[in-house]
Amino acid sequence: MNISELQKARYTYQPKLPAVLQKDVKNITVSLGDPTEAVADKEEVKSLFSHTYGQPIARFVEGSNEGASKKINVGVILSGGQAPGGHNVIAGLYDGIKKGNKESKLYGFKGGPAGIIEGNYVEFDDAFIDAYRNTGGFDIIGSGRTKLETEEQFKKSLAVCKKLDVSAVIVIGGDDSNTNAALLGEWFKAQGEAIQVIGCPKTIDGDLKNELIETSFGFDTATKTYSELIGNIEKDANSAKKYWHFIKLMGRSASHIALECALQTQPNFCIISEEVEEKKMTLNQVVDDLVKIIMKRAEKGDNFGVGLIPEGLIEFIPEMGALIGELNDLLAHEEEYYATLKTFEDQQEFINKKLSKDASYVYSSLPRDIQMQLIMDRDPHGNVQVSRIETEKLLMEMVGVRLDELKAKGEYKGSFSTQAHFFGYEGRCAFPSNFDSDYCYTLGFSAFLLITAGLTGYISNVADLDCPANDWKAGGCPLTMMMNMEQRHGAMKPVIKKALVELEGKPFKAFAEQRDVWAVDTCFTFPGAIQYYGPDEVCNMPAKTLTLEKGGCCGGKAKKGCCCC
Ligand code: FBP
Repeated sequence: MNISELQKARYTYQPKLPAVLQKDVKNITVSLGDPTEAVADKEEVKSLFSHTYGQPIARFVEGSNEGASKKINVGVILSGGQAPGGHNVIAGLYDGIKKGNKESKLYGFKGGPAGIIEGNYVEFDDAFIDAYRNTGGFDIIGSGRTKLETEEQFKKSLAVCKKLDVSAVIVIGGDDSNTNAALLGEWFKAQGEAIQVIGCPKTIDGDLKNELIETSFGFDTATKTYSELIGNIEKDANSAKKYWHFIKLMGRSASHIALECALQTQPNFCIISEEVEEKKMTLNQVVDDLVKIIMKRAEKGDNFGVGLIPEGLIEFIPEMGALIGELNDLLAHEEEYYATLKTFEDQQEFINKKLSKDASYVYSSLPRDIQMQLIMDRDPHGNVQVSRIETEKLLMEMVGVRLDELKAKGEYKGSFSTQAHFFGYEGRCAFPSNFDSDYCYTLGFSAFLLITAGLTGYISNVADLDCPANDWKAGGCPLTMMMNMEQRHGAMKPVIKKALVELEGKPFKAFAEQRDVWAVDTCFTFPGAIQYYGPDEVCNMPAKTLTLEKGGCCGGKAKKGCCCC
């Protein structure tokens, strides 16, 4: 196998663990807090999770751990979209298990949740794990988006666990996958089966976070990778001074990625979907705002710029959200008939007939490409795949039309040449930053310790992530405390609440305070590539969003090694 020099170097990187986890695993135990409640809809969640509801928060502390050296077999699943650091969760889990007892085994279920259902697995050994330490991607066992949620799937999973004598399953995934982990853990317990289920918070989107989960892994690396690329484009724009670059950024629904990248690169505009929704803006109003910025810069002779657009924007524009909702329902209910329509013209005609008057009007006013993208294949949840809708091109086209009109009236004298970009897959498998390498390794190691404490229905959790790794606090939170009831496919289901950008939160406010200046002046910043070796302030800093959410650098706690002290 050909291995790059960086890959070789990263194999030998020893991820940092919080102080308490640096001890012998036999001397790390859990301290349990008070019983917990679901974030909302307490009674409904409680009735659905009668065996696992209300468990206490667990924190690791020094103390004797009898269970640590027990021989165990554990299975691990990577679920959903790739996120940098997944390999390190597995490495941390593996190292913890082997520190406990060399005879213990770790199995990797291949291809996502389907692996445990179908009994498709590998057994890890030292050489296997060593070839993936501190590297990006999920290729160690692959991932998948099968939803593990039906009784039949649970039964099949149980049979596979029994065959392998697996007594704990670790699910590395986002909000949906962790919801399913909670359901599986509850189901095992309800059957009287002693198989523990522990989740780990993954997603580049950054929307699996709450009071206890400070960030999901992968967000740090992905946003740093995108910010490097955006900074490079800003340099190019500022050198050539001839293009407006419209950059769409991945992130499904929430705009956390776009916001973090804006804080890192100070572009001329960054649309925040949550704000668009809050202000009930129409597509035309979104376009108008961009036109104003472009005209102001043109007045200064700056016919260039860089703007960021979150992937999920389209669904947050009320009229578009309503249209997409109708299309999702229509395509789900009329699936069979719709499949018989072979040409776009036939599909378009059928759709226009079935949509409400308003939705049909909005649909008809869109460019043909976007119309086609809106009716493409749905994701496994029946939703439109927003990463495939070229919002950046839609906005560019609409802004261009508006500027042409203004030019004809003599109100705009600039030029508007454009370049469109979409950054998504570029960041999902990058070598994890030191932050993600350390965080993920700690999450995996903690997952092992939660198993030794006999816990199930928990998510591995690390707090105080704005501090140096040595000061992080590790433990686990009961999954039920993050849940509420939401409408899914026409029925109320327990789900982990997705975190959207809070317009009252510090990251958004920090952005909003500066954006008018960034819009007109050229204030670009160039973060450059992720650095793995060098001074702390260059290679060990967490994301700006996280730092701001925690109250600024080190949250005023003046920890040595933080960027402010
Ligand atoms: P997860 O929520 O599973 O982590 O995936 C997030 C994501 O990267 C989104 O940002 C994006 O919309 C989606 O996956 C793309 O999915 P796919 O990999 O199936 O194209």
